[in-house]
Amino acid sequence: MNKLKKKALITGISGQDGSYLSEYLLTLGYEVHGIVRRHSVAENQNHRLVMNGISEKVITHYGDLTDYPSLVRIMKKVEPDEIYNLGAMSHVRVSFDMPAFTIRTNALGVLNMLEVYRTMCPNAKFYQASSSEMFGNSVDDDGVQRLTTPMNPVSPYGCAKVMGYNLVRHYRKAYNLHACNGILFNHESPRRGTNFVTNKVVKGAVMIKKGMSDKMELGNMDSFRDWGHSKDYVKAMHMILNHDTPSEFIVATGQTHSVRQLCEIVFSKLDLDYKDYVVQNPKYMRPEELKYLKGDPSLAKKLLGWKPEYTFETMLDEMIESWQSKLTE
Ligand code: NAP
Ligand code: G4F
Repeated sequence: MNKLKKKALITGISGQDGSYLSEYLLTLGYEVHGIVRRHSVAENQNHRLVMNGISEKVITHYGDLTDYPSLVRIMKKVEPDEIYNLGAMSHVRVSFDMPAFTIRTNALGVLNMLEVYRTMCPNAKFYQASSSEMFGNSVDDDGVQRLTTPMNPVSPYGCAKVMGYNLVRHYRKAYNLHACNGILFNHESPRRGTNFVTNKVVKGAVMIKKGMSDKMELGNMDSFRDWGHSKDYVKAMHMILNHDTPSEFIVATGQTHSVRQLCEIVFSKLDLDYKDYVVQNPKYMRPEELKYLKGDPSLAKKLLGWKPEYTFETMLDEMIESWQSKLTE
């Protein structure tokens, strides 16, 4: 391996963001390492990397955020310059079904990563994938969440992410580490899991258009989210980690849409009326719902020079096109 190349270690490399971040870091000349979990269907453990032609260009290691010895082994072998902790049980509704696993991975997993970082690679830089879900239903008077907005999480996922966020801040101060948090609002893409609402709606609407389905079941349609594109957001991760001073940044579009508006827009792009097809099923409701997200990305724009390339509409166009071609293959 080229000793002059910077080395990045990504947990969650097989996920949506992990795959885009790998691609981005490869274009910047990094040697990219990632942690994958063993899966009984071998193809599934790095499906997104294979599908997008990345698997041959990165180096993967078996491990798990809940398995401390695996993290020690990987950290010793890789000796990374940059660590991106993206691994998580990332589905908010599922976190109500699997709260203990969620806490073990999303909170104690961060602690495990911070400990191997502190004890084995303290000169590296560390990025933690924090989330707007941490705010819960707190909104400032002007209808926006910012760094000073109180964190009142409303899901096991959100509670775990708050712990991870606080641990990163604590380790930074206590041990003088370059550890930072990106508080990212929802971000989507054709690579998004199909059980998240954007990709579920886009895939379902394209199937209806093609006559492959005649209805779509959703949960709460009146919640609002600030949706951006994963490709834009992984660039922000790299900027946050490489900013002179390790700190916290919000990454968001500053615009918000409801799930109902999402349906209206996607179906109308396909010349359909969502009201003819969408039905509500309580199975997709959450015991407690986060009702409204709209982030203030001004600090990231001002201090990092971050600027998203996609709009909500161009992101949805790309997702629609992707399903249109996948569903004819
Ligand atoms: P994703 O597609 O669900 O990817 C999650 C990744 O974490 C997968 O590679 C998964 O591996 C891995 N993982 C899960 N449990 C693990 C464990 N115990 N040990 C090691 N790896 C584990 O999620 P994403 O959308 O890319 O999100 C990336 C990160 O950003 C997550 O931490 C998420 O919570 C956070 N985040 C996401 C958003 C968003 O809107 N996308 C917003 C804010 C924050 P498998 O493939 O084996 O399941
Ligand atoms: O797409 P979602 O599942 O995303 P959610 O819960 O906002 O979480 C995502 O964003 C977080 C950042 O704020 C990340 F930290 C987290 O990892 C994840 O990436 O749901 C969005 C909204 C919710 O209000 C949900 O109740 O859509 C509503 N919804 C309505 N019907 C549905 C459905 N969500 C899903 N997944 N499936 C439905 O059928």
